[in-house]
Amino acid sequence: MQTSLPLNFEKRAPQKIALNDAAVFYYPHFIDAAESKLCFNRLRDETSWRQDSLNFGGKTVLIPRLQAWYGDKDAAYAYSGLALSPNPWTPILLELKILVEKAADTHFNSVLLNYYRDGKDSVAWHSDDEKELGVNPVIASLSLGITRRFELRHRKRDVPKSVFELENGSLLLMGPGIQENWHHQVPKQPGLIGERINLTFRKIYS
Ligand SMILES: O=C(O)CCC(=O)C(=O)O
Ligand SMILES: [Mn+2]
Repeated sequence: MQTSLPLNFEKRAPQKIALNDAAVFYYPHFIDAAESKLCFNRLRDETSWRQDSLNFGGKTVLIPRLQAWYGDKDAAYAYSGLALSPNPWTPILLELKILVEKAADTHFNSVLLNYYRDGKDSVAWHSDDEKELGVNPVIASLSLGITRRFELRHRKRDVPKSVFELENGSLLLMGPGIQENWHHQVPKQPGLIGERINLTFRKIYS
C-alpha cells in the first residue's frame, strides 16, 4: 500500500487497566505527538463530518459532537437509532486502520469518528453492544487532540466508577467483558477549550 504519512508506530508495552471482569489495555504513546498533530489536522479537514440529531419524545436534539462513519461497503451500522451507511475508506484512515490492527491483532472493517469541538461536546453513558458487533467485540479507540476524561460505570455491580484520561496519540483497546459489564462515557468538561478527534475501529458482522 502506498503510504502518505511517515507514521511512526511506537508500539510500547500497553498498560492494563485494572478491571477484573474486562480486558482493557491502554497505549499512552501509540502515535507520537508530531504525527498525531498531522493526523488530527488531516482528519479534521478531510472527514465528511455530520451533525446528527436524535428524536426524544417528539423533540429533536442535536448530538453534542460531530460524527462520521467510514468502512467497507457492507459494514452498515445502526448507532443510537441512526442508520449510518459507511463512507469509503480514505488513505489516512486505511493507514491508521493497519496500525491499530497490528496492536489489536485483529481486522476491522469500519471506523466511527467523533469530533469533540470543545469541553461542551461529549458522549453519554452507553456500551457498544449492538448485535452487529458480535459477541465480545474488540474495539480499538484512537485519540487525537486534547486529553479528555473517560469514565467506566459497572452495569451490574455497585462498585466505584473507573476514571482515566485519554491522551493525544493514545490507543485504548477494549476487549472481552468491557461492553457486556461496563458502560462508558466521555463527560462534558465545561470550560475546557480544545478539540479532540476519536476513532473507534470496529468489526461489523452483516
Ligand atoms: O471518544 C471516545 O473516547 C469514546 C467514543 C465512544 O465511546 C464511541 O464512539 O462509541
Ligand atoms: Mn463507545
